[in-house]
Amino acid sequence: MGAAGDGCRVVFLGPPGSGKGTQAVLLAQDLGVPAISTGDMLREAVANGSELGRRVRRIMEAGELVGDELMAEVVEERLASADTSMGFLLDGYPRTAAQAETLERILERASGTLDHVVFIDVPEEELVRRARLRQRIDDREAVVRERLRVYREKTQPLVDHYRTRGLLREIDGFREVATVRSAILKALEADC
Ligand code: B4P
Repeated sequence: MGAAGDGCRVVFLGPPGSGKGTQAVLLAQDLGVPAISTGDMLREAVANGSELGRRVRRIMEAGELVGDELMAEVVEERLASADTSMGFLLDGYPRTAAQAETLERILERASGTLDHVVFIDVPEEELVRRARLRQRIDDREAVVRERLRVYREKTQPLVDHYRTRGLLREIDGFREVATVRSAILKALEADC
């Protein structure tokens, strides 16, 4: 992992279905740093039937959050990979105050700091509509409502946490994918 000032370390924050994953993948092409989605990593583990997958499957299907300690192991290992030397776009992590602390610790150990937190906001009814179209296993309406409840309780407080630190870049995600992509690129332009 690179030292402060020589890369582009970005966190994507936002409610479930706000387009964090969609935008992280697009921006990775624009910026040449990897998009790292904890949701995708967990879904892959479930699909492979690995030990990790067996531990998280039911939690994910219920729309709950996987435990902070387990997620810390997953993220620390991934961020130690050589491909993060110039930065990363972290989608879906942190999701709790404890995870935000863990990320800070991981970055500190590598003499790095977070450069931006992109907060993609979308109205709740649009999130439910998108989930209905996507039909992933955790996109059934009752599960989506639960994921939104968990988001409001555990993750939303991170918006203020990062705003206070001057890292928050607020993006209106209720627009065309390409428009949202340009808005994020513009917000990151100065450093990435
Ligand atoms: P995630 O994989 O992070 O799921 P998400 O929040 O729904 O994804 P995202 O916001 O990226 O939406 P997307 O771009 O796909 O997490 C799934 C689960 O994994 C969690 O519930 C939890 O159980 C577990 N988990 C993951 N990270 C964890 C952590 N750190 N701690 C604990 N547990 C964790 O977009 C959604 C849909 O909208 C797509 O179909 C897309 O095509 C569409 N879309 C995107 N942008 C659009 C736009 N501008 N207009 C119209 N549609 C758009």
